[in-house]
Amino acid sequence: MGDLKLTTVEEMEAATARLLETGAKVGADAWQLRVKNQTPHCKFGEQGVCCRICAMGPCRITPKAPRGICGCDVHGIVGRNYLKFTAGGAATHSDHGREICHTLYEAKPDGAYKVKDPEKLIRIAKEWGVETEGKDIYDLAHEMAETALMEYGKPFGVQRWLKRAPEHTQKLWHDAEIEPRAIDREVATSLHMAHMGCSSLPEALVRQSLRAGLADGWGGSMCGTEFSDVLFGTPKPLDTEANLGVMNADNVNIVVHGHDPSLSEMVCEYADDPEMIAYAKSMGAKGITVSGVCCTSNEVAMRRGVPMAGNFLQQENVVLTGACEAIVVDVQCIFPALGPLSKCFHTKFITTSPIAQMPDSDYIRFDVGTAAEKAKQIVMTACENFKNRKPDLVYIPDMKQKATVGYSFEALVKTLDGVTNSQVDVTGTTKPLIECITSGVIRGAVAMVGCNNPKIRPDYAHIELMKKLIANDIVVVASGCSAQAAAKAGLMDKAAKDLCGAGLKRVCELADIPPVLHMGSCVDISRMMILVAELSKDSGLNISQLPVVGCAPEWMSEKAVSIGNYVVATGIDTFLGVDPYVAGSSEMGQWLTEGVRDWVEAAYTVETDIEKLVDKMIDRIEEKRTALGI
Ligand code: CUV
Ligand code: SF4
Repeated sequence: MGDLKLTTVEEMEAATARLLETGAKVGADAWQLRVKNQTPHCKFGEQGVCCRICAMGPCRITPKAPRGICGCDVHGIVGRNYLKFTAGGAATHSDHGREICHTLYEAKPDGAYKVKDPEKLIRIAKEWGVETEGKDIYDLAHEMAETALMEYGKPFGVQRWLKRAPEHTQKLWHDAEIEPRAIDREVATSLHMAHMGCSSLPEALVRQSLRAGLADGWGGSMCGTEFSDVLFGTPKPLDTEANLGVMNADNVNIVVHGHDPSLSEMVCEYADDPEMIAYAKSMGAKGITVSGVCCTSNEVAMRRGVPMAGNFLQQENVVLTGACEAIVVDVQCIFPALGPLSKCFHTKFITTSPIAQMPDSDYIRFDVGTAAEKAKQIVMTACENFKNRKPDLVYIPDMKQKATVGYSFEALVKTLDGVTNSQVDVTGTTKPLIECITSGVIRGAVAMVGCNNPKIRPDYAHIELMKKLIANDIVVVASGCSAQAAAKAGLMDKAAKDLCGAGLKRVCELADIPPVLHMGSCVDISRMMILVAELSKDSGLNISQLPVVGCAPEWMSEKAVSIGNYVVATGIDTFLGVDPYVAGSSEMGQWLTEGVRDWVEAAYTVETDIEKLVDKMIDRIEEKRTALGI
């Protein structure tokens, strides 16, 4: 293991500054410039006190005008806005999950989409009480896909996946009346409740926010994760690289961006095709490099080792390298800025989904039936674009780190198997991890998740928090853009064990893992839910008793609020570095940071001072340890 030299945020910022110089040369806009135009932000919006859900408004609450025209007070307005925000996120994750179910429904032994993990499919089928004996695996896949799709609209009952939670958690959900019913129903009910003249009682709005969140995490997102594994394989540890330096100036560079692996998997498949590589060579390139941005990058990194070019706020940077032949996107977190920006370069901005259509893009509509030919068309388009590159605009920052990724729940359990002094057989359980935690070798765990946000120095919070956590023997599991921040910095290099406290370092050596474990994309936070559920069952402790917390220091999307709600509702204290537009209502603040604890044994902490945020997390973990007497 070589010496580790982390990539600092300062170095990343210097690289960005250099890329922005290229941008200035070609007259490109950038988020750094647009932020200036939008600052200061609207105070009413920022505090969540503006209501425009009916046409008598918009109404904004001030000391002189404490109620809207309908008489709604500030708490009702902030609460409705919060619920709508959640519903947007729950709908988005869940619809992604639904697309995956549709892909599974179309899987064929000789088709573009196959069942790569039949054992997992059978395991889930048994869990759901679906007969598997003597059934063709594709018949089973189709039956399971249809059953999963029914979870979105079934008229009666609650989500099937809830049964995976410890009984105590299920009882809390039942008693608080937040067990999610059909996924689409929770989204629709949320919008109904937030309609003019429905709920304005914060308690009711918060309750439904948790329920809609749970419909995401223990519903739609879990479908997304589990059936993506069935289709594309359950991730196992593998090596890759991260940061802009993974792009290759000699090759055709295709960047995949978005969330749905149905597209990115196919693009990667064709980019590896000898016929396509020969085609790239015929265009003057040495080969084809696919790299990724945002969560679709996490998906293909975890399953194929495809390198990660960057996270959310680096999406413009990949185009600014001047070496991106095509940026191919599906859904979510895609800057509409990529259209005009790509016009300043030779880059093709290829949109593929009816869900995410944007001006100044080439729309190559992608669907399951034509996936293979469309993916081939995309790869060929990129190859043909190589000759249009302007060499004097090409600058790829020489900056990348090694990363070991692919810690699905299954892989994690397998990897930690050896790390135990136990005399009893603990294989296939989380018991080795529990032993490490109870003995104090590891103090606890933090789930680091979520986006970047210009309100927080990008990546700085993610990276600094993680460094401090691992130095304090707290293991980090990461997903989404937080995972990519870690990978870019070098924290997913196994050599990062040297940054850990003695206990965690020892565990990293024994298990041969990095101290920050890549668990996947944002929908894969459902993997973290499964992990805590199993930790709870294997330890006999309630989830809320485990020395585990969640953190989204730089979050920005509606999805992140939906996630926060289901993480809290699962019993995990959650720490946010950005306020979810609730500062305007003391009652909403009270409900989210304290009130919900009576229902689900966990709550939010909002702390925009990053130094304080990490100390609060460490304190919380130590409090939980003290309460357990460990
Ligand atoms: Ni889905 S939601 S910016 S890509 S983590 Fe990244 Fe993750 Fe936020 Fe988007
Ligand atoms: Fe104003 Fe009430 Fe209409 Fe909202 S619902 S815009 S507060 S009148």
